Amino acid sequence: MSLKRTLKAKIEETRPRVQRLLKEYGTVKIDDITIEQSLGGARDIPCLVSDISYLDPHEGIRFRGKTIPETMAALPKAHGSVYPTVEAFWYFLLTGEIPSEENVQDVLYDFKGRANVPYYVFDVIRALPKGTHPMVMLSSAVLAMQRDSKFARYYNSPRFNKTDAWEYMYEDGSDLVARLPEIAAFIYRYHYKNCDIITTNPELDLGANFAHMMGIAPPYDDVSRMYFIVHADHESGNVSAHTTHLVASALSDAYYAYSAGLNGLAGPLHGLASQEVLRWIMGFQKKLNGEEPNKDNVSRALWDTLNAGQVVPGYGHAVLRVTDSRYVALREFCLNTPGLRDDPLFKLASILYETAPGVLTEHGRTKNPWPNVDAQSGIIQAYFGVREYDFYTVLFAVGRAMGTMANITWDRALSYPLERPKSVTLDLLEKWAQSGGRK
Ligand code: CMX
Repeated sequence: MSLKRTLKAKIEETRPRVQRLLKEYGTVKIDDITIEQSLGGARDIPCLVSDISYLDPHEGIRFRGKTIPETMAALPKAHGSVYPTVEAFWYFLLTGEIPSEENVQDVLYDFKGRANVPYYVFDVIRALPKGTHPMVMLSSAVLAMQRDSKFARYYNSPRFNKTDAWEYMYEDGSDLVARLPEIAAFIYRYHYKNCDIITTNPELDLGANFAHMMGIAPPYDDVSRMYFIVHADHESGNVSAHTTHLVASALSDAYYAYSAGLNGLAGPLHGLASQEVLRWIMGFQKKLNGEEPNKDNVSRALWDTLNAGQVVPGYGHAVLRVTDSRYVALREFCLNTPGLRDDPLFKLASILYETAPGVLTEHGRTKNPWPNVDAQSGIIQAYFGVREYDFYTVLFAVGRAMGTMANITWDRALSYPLERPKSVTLDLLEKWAQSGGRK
């Protein structure tokens, strides 16, 4: 069965569950909200629903119920590789089913038909002034493609009805996922490689084609597959996923929604942390001036950062209370890759892993002193030659498109309404505080 038909069957199976919950159990209480949560960025308030992935604070991410190692083991692999194709993962993320080899071939074929990036996207990137951040290039490129949104066209047609709207969101989402690798590689070669663009090779799977367009030899194809899969989703409350969901809840199409999500991903407390980690590490290496890094000088540098009122990038998390399982997956890749495990940057990242949690605990502010994905991701990219760290969030974004697009497709399928949380005033909070709660 093709991906779209399997997805349709899953949607039809799931709709009655949502309707039953709303009709029969709609008034059942599932939480109380404290003043701390209202003022504290809505931590832990269960007001979003997504089956695409779930984040346990003490275990880490599960995609469709599977941990990262279980996901990697279960999915069909790319030809000659131990890593799954991104296409297999996309099928799994959307449907929750492990695709057969034939299903994966269907997605590969489907993506080839969708991957043509409209010429005007490259014109938009070229028109931006020199010095523009690569995330602005990406967000502008995504927004420019809104012109051809199938969802927007459907919405404006007399045929529009809510029940079928997911199909058009799925179409836009699939187009976006299939096109992003070429746009990202274009940005890289245009911005850092003197406009020396490498054209796409449609014979390759998405990860291998991305490596080809970047001009980087294997095993960078595996790095890309792994990287995009690991970054795809982190349940739906994180800034990029939540923003995309919020904007799409106004029936804005996938291009409007993901461009907005990308602007959130570009924040230093979120996806930009991957560039900030490398900037911190390279700055520290420079200051060492040839001295070997060790726990003492790393510890001093961490205190310098904290005493300057800055955050240690790559450490801490709004939900996790242990080392991020994405960090573990990337670290294992480093340990299993000859050359990489002896790389000076990797060694330095390992010293940071031994040192930063203790320093952050002593500092006493963060609820989670352990590393997140961004503490390790740039180390791998730098080893394979991508040392231009302000490009790293673009790589994150290629992966994150899968989670966000799967989510907004399902949002439309299950007719989730316009998102509109209630805001209150400080006066009201003070009144409720004095009377022991909202009466
Ligand atoms: N370095 C220094 N201080 C930190 C810290 C860090 N790595 N992580 C948290 N803190 C501080 C917070 O700034 C906050 O300080 P104040 O009390 O002065 O406001 C305090 O510890 C409590 O924060 P928290 O509840 O532990 O963490 P939050 O949920 O508020 O924030 C996060 C989470 C990720 C923004 C934060 O840990 C951070 O800034 N980390 C560094 C940036 C980073 O790596 N971001 C990437 C996250 C993963 C991703 O989205 O890609």
